[in-house]
Amino acid sequence: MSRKRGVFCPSGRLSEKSGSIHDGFGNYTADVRCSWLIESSPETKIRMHVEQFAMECSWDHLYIYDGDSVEAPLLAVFSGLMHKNGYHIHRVPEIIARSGSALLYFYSDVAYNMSGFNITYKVNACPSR
Ligand SMILES: [Ca+2]
Repeated sequence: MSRKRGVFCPSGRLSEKSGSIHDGFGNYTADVRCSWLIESSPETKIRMHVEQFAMECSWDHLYIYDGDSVEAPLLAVFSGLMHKNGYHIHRVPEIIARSGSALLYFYSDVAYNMSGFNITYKVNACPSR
């Protein structure tokens, strides 16, 4: 079976001190739910930056929780267009999880897709933007 554009959705766990999370290559697929867990030690800060972000506004979302489940406090919900090619909104907030882990949950509805997202993170780094 050949890999279709956008079908790849690599849910997983990340335990490195820095890295990036993205929805896969090309456009994401309609009707997907993916989750990624960044795991660090308790009391560490995980700083996340939005590098690329383009999703169908108000239908496809990325949720970021300060913890290891969707029961944890919700830090951010993103949708729509923030960063794509030369376009970017005036200011994209830095997201900081303080619990030692962060859960990213990506949801897309049954119709229409866009290029998706790329978020980088660092554990216990200084603010960079
Ligand atoms: Ca959609």
